[in-house]
Amino acid sequence: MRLTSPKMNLMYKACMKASRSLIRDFGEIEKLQVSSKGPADFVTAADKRTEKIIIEELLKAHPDYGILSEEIGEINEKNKNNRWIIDPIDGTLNFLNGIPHFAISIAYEEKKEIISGLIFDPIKDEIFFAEKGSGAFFNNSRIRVSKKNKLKDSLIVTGGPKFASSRKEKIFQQYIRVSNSTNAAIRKFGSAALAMSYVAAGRFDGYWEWELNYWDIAAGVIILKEAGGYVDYLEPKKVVNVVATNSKIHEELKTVLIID
Ligand code: LIP
Repeated sequence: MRLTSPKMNLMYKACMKASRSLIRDFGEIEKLQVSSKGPADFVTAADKRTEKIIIEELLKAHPDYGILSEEIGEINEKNKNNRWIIDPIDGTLNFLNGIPHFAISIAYEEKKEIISGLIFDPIKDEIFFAEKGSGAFFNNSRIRVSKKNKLKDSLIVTGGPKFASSRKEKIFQQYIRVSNSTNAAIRKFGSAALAMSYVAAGRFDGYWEWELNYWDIAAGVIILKEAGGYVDYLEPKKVVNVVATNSKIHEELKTVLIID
C-alpha cells in the first residue's frame, strides 16, 4: 500500500483494526434478519463499536486533535486546526439489510481544509485514499476520473431522498431531469462515500445527492479532487447538497439539477 505520510498510515491502521470487528458483525446480520425485531439495535451497536476503535487509535496518536464522528458527535471541539471526520459505517441501511455495500470513511482536516481521506469497503476489500497534492489511489494503483464529456453518455449515481425530507418533490424532479438527460442510467447504491470513490475511480461519471451529512462525504471530497474530479454544493446551508463529477460534465449536470 502506497501510503504517503504518517497521517495516512495512522488512518489506515485505525481503519483496518475497526474493519475486523465490522466484518465479524456483518457476518451476524443474516442470522438476525429472520428475527421479528430485525437487526436494528445490533447495527447501532456495530456502528458504535467501529467508531470506538477508530477514535481510540486516532486519539492515542494525537490526544488533542478534534473529532467529528457520526455517532458520538464532537470531541476536542476547540481544536479547529486539526480534526478527524469519521463515518464508521457509511451505508448503514445496506449493512442493516445484509447488503455488502458500505464503507468506513475517515478524513483529516487542517484549518478546515480537507487534507487527506480514506474510504474502505471491507467486504470487497477495496480501499480508496488520497492526500492533498499526492494523487488518489485505489488499492495500489493511481486512479483518475473518467473522460466522458457529455451528460448524455454518462453514468450517474445518486441517493435519497431521505424519508423525512420536506424537499422530496424537488429531489424526485431532479431525478427525472437527470434521467431524461442521459442515455446511460442513474444508479442508487446507498453509500455516499463509495459513490464519491467510484466517481474518482472512473466507475461513475458523476454523483449528486441532497441533504447529506459532512461525514458522509468529507473523505470522498479529497479523493475525488486528487483524481481530477470536481466537487461543489447546491444551496450550501446547513445540509450538504453535493454535486461531484469527473469535472468535464460538471456544468451540464449542475444546470440540470438547479430548479427554481
Ligand atoms: C447514508 C449515505 C447514503 C445516503 C443516506 C445516508 P449513513 O449515510 O451514505 O448514501 O443516501 O441518506 O446519509 O447514515 O449510512 O452513514
